[in-house]
Amino acid sequence: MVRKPAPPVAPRPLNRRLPEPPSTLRRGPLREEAWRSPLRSERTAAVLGIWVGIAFAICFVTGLISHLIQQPPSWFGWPSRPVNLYRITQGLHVISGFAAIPLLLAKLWTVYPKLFEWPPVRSILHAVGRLSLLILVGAALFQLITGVLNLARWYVVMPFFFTTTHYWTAWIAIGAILVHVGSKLAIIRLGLSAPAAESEEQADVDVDSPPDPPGGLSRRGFLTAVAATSGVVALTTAGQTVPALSAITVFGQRDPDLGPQGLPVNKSAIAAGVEETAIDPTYRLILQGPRSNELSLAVLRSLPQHTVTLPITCVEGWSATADWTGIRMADLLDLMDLPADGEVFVESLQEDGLYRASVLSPPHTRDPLTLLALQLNGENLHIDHGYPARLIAPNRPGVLQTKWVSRMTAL
Ligand SMILES: Nc1nc2c(c(=O)[nH]1)N[C@H]1C(S)=C(S)[C@@H](COP(=O)(O)O)O[C@H]1N2
Ligand SMILES: [Mo]
Repeated sequence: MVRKPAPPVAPRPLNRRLPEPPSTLRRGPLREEAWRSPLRSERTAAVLGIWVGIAFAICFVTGLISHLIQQPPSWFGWPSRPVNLYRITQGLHVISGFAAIPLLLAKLWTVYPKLFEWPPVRSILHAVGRLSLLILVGAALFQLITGVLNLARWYVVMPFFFTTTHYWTAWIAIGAILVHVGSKLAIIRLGLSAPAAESEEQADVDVDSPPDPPGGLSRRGFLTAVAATSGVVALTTAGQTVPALSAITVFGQRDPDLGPQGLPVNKSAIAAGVEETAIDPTYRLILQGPRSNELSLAVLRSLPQHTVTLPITCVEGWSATADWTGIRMADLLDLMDLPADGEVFVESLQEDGLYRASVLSPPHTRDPLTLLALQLNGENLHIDHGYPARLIAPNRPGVLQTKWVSRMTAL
């Protein structure tokens, strides 16, 4: 049997070649020979792309974890041990985000001559591909820039709610990265199989890898410099999470040792509007549950006290460990007759603000390390750290460690 050759496939409309613009427009950066740095090769682009991809993947997963802890869907549970787990995931989130900045810049530098590709649009499909790159680059830059702005608390330049926008753009960025990698798999494979150190003969074979200029920076040197920059940024960011590195911190926003009682403050009592109510002698902790109660500070102090060593880990990445003394949450929940699987809504004297209250669920409710703390490092809580009483629980984001606690309600 003789097989008939397949009939030639007519190009589909989306693939049909569009007319080329007049070549007189091909000037300046659009010229054929306009971009000739030998540092730009498919290989450099592929290697940098992999590095950016790894940094973004770490950032995405750790960011997603933080989001799920703060807005848990019913299927999601977050353990209360190990106590430093969130410190690691959130520290990684900020470190990988910062480390991604030099990587992304180098990657963009390597590929940006493609902006001036000729012809600008070959087919509709080609145009769609180019537009999708715009989304990828835009979303990736947006994530890194807003992340840095949030750490710097520079909210005036962000006319949107950071948390929600950063969360949804993360999905756009990671989706665009996956699509991009998918569409480039063949080129990536080719780029990676290209020889790293090019000799003259190899350069003849690989059109895309011209030889390194004599005496100039080699491609390997370029990649090494980018990796080293990223590493230095990571190390000088990590100090806010890793105490051993705190001396060389440049990009961390907080020195974990600075602040009243040796601990940073995010929201001060004045900023929260509780500077008077917090020191009011008529303060009562209101417990509302199967059994309700009102406890004065004197009564709270007369209950059995326990001391635990736990970190505060802000979503912004800084962490600081301290000794906290107070009443075990489990004891208070028993006073309320709260069932073992019960949840409580913990509210602050602070009247409004996003972080004035939090939900405490198992396993954190009954973990013996979870306290309603009255003391910090052996002294009564400083008013900025939540006097007269604050929540402190193991492996929980700082935003959920409610200060100036005034009411706990069974849910
Ligand atoms: N009532 C109230 N509690 C709060 C906050 C707040 O704004 N209001 N901020 C939270 C945040 S974001 C962090 S990181 C921790 C920081 O605790 P610290 O200020 O004692 O270090 O407090 C948390 N508790
Ligand atoms: Mo925080």
